[in-house]
Amino acid sequence: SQPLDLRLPTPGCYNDPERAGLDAKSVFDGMTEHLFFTLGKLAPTASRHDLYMALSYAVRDRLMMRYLATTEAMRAHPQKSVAYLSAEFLIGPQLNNNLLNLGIQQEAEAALRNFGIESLQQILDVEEEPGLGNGGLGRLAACYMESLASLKIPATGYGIRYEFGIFDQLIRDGWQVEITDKWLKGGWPWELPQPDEACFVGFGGRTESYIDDKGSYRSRWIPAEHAIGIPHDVPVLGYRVNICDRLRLWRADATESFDFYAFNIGDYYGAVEEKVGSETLSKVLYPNDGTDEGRRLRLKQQHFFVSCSLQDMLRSLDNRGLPVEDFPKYWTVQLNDTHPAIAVAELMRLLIDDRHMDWDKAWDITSRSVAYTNHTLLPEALEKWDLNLFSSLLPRHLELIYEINRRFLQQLRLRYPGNDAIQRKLSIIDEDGSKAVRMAHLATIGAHHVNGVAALHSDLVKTDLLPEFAELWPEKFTNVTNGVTPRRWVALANPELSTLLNEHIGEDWISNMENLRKLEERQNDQGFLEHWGNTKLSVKRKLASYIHRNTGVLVDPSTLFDVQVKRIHEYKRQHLNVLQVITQYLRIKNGQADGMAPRTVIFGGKAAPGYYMAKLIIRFINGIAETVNADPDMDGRLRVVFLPDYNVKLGEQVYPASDLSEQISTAGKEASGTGNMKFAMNGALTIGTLDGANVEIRELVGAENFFLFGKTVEEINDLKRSGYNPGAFINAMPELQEALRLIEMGHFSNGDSELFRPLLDNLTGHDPFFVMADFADYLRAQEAVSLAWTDRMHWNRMSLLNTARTGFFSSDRSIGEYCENIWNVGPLNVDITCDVR
Ligand code: CBF
Repeated sequence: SQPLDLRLPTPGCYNDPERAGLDAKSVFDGMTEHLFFTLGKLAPTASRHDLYMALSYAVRDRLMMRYLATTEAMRAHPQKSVAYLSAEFLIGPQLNNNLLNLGIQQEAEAALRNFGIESLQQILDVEEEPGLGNGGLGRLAACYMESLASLKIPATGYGIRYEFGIFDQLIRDGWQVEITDKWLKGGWPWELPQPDEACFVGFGGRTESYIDDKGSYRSRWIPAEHAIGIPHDVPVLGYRVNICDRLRLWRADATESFDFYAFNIGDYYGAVEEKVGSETLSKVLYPNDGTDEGRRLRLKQQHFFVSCSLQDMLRSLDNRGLPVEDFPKYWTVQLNDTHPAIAVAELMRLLIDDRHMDWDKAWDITSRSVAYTNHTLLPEALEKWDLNLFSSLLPRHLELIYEINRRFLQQLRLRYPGNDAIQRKLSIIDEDGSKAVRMAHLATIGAHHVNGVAALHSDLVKTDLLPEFAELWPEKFTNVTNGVTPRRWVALANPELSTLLNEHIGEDWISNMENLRKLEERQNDQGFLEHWGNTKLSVKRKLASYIHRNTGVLVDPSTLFDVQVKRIHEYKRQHLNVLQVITQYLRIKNGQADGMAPRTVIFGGKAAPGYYMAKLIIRFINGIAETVNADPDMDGRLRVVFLPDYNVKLGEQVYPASDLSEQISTAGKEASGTGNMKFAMNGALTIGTLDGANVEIRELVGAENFFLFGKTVEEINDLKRSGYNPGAFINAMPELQEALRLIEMGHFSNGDSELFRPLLDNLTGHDPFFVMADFADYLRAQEAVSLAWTDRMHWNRMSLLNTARTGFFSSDRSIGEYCENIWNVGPLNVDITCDVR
């Protein structure tokens, strides 16, 4: 076959598929070449995985033009770029997203037919997803990278290339079993290692003072050990644009991988010890979401990727001959939660120690460059580092933090003379109990903006989490409500709905979600509503067959698909959902189920391996599922399913197929949620509390199209203040008592009355997440759901309005707000006719 000419010498080539290498024939040729030269395979014997690899390489080739043109444009005409620092990027499968954004899904399918593959899906199915994140925070980072590129904003997402991502989840005897996620085992075609851009990072050791050649006292760090960070770049293409941003993920390597001296004296382990130790740095993602653990290595990981990233940004200025003083003009650094908060101290260190800048200049640069997003109010997730641990790993950073703190406390003394309490409360160093470094305080003091991720959450950041900081610097605090990318979460995940939308309102909604409003014109069109319902039904059929293949449970797609997929956590209250399922089960058993909608209740999610109660909740769900699904009385009325190994790929199947979205966290606990947005966009109705972004979803879709229940943040606080007693609520609900009694008797655990005791004791004892307090109202709201389901046209109308009115939750809108209100960055024009070689 002819070699591909990827250079595009004339204007307008994007619209000329053949010259852009985007036609089916070129894709086929590209695949053939990669099968032969890259994979060493011949087409007739190629496996599906070989074809996946070949197609991915061929697609990656087609990203390179835009990728290199973007780099070149930034070199030739430097402008401000976003550095999104995040310990997690849950990017999901890449192939289909890149095909969609390039506009060549059909061409790829046609190319595959020449290899005897009937549908693209067969190849997409073999793709392994990189699980480089735990849940919402990492997935948000991935949506934001895609929107940045789609809005043509130059950006790099900086993170860690974990060798093992979030564990794979198996369910054995109802329990979660964790399996190492070896996502790299088959090769991953989307990354470009760049060893010549490696960075050195130090750890441990000591600091010393010296007098520099200008006679000034300075401090320097003599680290005890070093690691090397090797960047692995993943192109991030925007939707139908010429911009291709990148994710730069750092892999740790040893500075000296083989010690010949140790080897020669027979110490074979010692010969590779340093290598093994350094590589551990990027070995594994900490599998926690909302809880904090894995202390020393985690802090090392954070410093490792932050240091590499900041060095990389400074180097990019040097390479383009730009002065370091202009750092804030060319980089805006966003801290995705406190995990990268060490950036404040590290940038100061790089500027002061390496670039010999004075303090004021360095602080001015740092505080004009860095912004911080808070993603949680949960106290256990607010990072604090034990002072001894911190000083043993990062002694120079601690010195710098002391100085940042000293200057900050001085400011406080002037503002609040004699108020020692406020100083103790706001200090970066926590002196109550064993001393610790408070990363949220470091980030808040160092950042020019601090934002929460939903309106309610941002208010709570100001009133509950950091009230004194908000009083001190009101202008710093702002809100950016989260968003999700419509490309992945509607266009890719829900081709059936996309086709319907494209036919009736045109394709513009994909890059401008507010255009979905046009759907409202159809809200009273019976024929259209029927079509809407049938579209949902066909997607539900696909999920039903997935459920059958993967769990053995047969579910009826015409029943109401009632879904709760997210990390398993007590504050998310999967157990509240299960308790109401038991009530429904009892009502059916007792012949009191008139008017109850036939339901398939679907759960999915991973529990942190060390979080006992969350793992017990998984066991609980599976216990109920086993009993319910085995009972003939439940046939056609109730099914319960736990989907193992919930991840991005599975999410793409679940959101589009859902009728009801369970967003039932205790008010004030879920910062935003993003699953809630994916469900609503895909036409699911929400049953939810006034928590996180639920509040805004309800406002936008209309109260009449949302099933609200539960206590508000204020009501929960009142209950706490007055001494919450779950028993009082239980006593008022005979149905709940009966459900609890059944559990206690071992009805859902093969007669084992001890299995769920810790859960029962927790709920009936102090019930920290107010499950009992919200139960009655939840049940009432579920009855309203059942009633609404009986009038299917009305339901379809509500579903349509959910899709029509949730354009606000596109991550394009969120990124637009960050660009305008926080980063002050604008789009880059990339002319792909520029001379890229
Ligand atoms: O902002 C993104 C998400 O982040 C979390 O997952 C987190 O890890 N802190 C929150 O729990 C979510 O509410 C939030 O949507």
